[in-house]
Amino acid sequence: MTIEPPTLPQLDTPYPLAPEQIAAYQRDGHVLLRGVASPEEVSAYRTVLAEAAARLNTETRPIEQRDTYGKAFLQIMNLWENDVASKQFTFSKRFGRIAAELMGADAVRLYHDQALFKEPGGGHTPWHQDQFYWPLATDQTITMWMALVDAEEQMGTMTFAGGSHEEGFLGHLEISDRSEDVFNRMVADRSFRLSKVGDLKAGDVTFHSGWTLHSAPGNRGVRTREAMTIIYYADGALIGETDNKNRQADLERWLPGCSVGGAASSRLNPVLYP
Ligand SMILES: O=C(O)CCC(=O)C(=O)O
Repeated sequence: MTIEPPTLPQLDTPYPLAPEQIAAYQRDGHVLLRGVASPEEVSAYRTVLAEAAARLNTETRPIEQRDTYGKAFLQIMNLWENDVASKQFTFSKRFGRIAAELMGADAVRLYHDQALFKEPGGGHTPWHQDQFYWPLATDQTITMWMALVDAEEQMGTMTFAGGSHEEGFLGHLEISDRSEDVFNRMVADRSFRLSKVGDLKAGDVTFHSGWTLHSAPGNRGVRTREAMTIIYYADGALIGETDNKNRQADLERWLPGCSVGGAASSRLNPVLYP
């Protein structure tokens, strides 16, 4: 029996970007865009994404028993591979187009998606750079982070270190107490422009570069901060060195069959735009 996906909005119509928004992303390495999904769209997708995240979640330990990274959020990866309705969200042409336009790329591929649910009482997200984890030899990487529910600042919306993306790779530092400590000092010592995203409405998004330092406080609210993310990179990127164990693991998981120096274009990395 074939199970039909629920009828969901298409998410293919453009979200026009102002030149200033593109310039802000390129200058700061992050940008906040309001209402990228309408209240109706985000409400429809929130239901399917939260259901898929709950079904695929493997974390069962209470928050107190997890390490700092585990306390920060439930992290459920590649919903699209397992859930046909979630795939419609991740494969949105609207989101892919924004990613391409912000980076100035002709076309973008999918790296992976992930739900990041910060539970009430969940801990802070330590400062980190995403691209430390990725074996991608390009500066054109970007994450879209969408609030699926209204998320006030006290629920743990993000803080960015504007301009830090210009520095490129800043060290082999996993998300941990050590990354928090080292990058906290770096953020204080260098003249990065700190920017708190503040309160978000469901459907608001941030985009940040793979090199941009970012963090988030813990969730001091009573509801889960539900966010869905999609990571893209410019089509044509090559596989870079797997010079830490995370990059090696990522190569095997998200780029199956690809090898160092070759094209980053496995069956898990379709071109999502155009
Ligand atoms: O959701 C968070 O708290 C952190 C998100 C993050 O690190 C990311 O999307 O790269």
